[in-house]
Amino acid sequence: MRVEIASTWLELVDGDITAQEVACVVNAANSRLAGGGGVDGAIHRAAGPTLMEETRRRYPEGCPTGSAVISSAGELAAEYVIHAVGPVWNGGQSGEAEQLAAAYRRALELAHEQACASIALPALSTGAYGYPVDLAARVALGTSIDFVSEHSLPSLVRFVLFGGGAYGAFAAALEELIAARQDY
Ligand code: AR6
Repeated sequence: MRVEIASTWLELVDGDITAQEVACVVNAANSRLAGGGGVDGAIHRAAGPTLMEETRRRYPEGCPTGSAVISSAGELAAEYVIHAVGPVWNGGQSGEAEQLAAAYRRALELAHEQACASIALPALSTGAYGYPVDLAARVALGTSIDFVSEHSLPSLVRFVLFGGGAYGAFAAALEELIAARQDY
């Protein structure tokens, strides 16, 4: 699924984030930038050891929840990896939505600062961190739509969704958000 918003294409695909030919890919990191499973494991495996060496050297304090940091991308096709830290789901009353939105916003800002034309993002927090994917989809897409409405870069924002009904949840949320915009 693909929609045009201002000068940006917003795309949903079912697939593996490490296989995307884009300027930057977003990693679903933890706040210690310590590596792990899921997207984080796949990105570090595909990028090789230079990724961890660089993040350890440049960000010894890690990265707070609701933010993101940038590194080069090792052996990935991308130029940069943006390590974004989403919240752990704790029932939804602990600021999770705000933190998730902030992590996406910072990731998009970093891509914009580096003049990246294209970015691939995963469904942050919806795996090990337990965020319900239908709720996460609204936050992820709402934040991205707001960002691309005000910035011309990246001109391609691609959500790469993997298993567990993530694609269907994101497609439903995108249809709702687009319909709501047309009601203005
Ligand atoms: N490409 C795209 N999406 C993927 C891939 C892939 N290769 N692999 C998994 N997903 P998760 P989180 C989906 O657990 O919830 C790590 O250990 C997955 O199905 O990667 O933010 C980190 O080190 C799910 O929908 O990230 C942290 O400690 C989504 O990506 C912690 O997990 C996110 O799942 C972060 O947890």
